[in-house]
Amino acid sequence: MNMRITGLVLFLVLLVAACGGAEQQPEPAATDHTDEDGHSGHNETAESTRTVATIQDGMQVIELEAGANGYVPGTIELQAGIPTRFIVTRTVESACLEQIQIPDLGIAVTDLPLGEPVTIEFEPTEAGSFQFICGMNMQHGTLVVKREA
Ligand SMILES: [Cu+2]
Repeated sequence: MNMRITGLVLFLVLLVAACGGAEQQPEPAATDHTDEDGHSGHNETAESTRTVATIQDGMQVIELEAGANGYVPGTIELQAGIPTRFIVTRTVESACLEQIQIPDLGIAVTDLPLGEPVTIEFEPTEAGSFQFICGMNMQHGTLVVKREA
């Protein structure tokens, strides 16, 4: 008789334990969320190498790194009609990146000594897209010039 009661109590305890375990399982309802996150994350990385020039003392200033990842940022936004100071620093040993040119803006091939910022000045007068290119015409980046506001 005592054995039977003990057995029953044990059975009840196991039941409660099983129920408790089951209660921790719900909440699988996050499927919409992961979908949205994946999407916006993708857009962010695509935009991350695009930079807008900052304006200091009437000049727009942009800094470019020619390094292990190529040109960073790869796309730079400028405004037409504002003198521009384009500061380029090569940070990697690379025969490919040791010169830069912007033929569309009349900037000839320019040497980039390793680790030394080189300033190239020009004033974009027209809206449009202009490529900056390494000396061998292999690496490319883009200046996007917008019309004056
Ligand atoms: Cu090159």
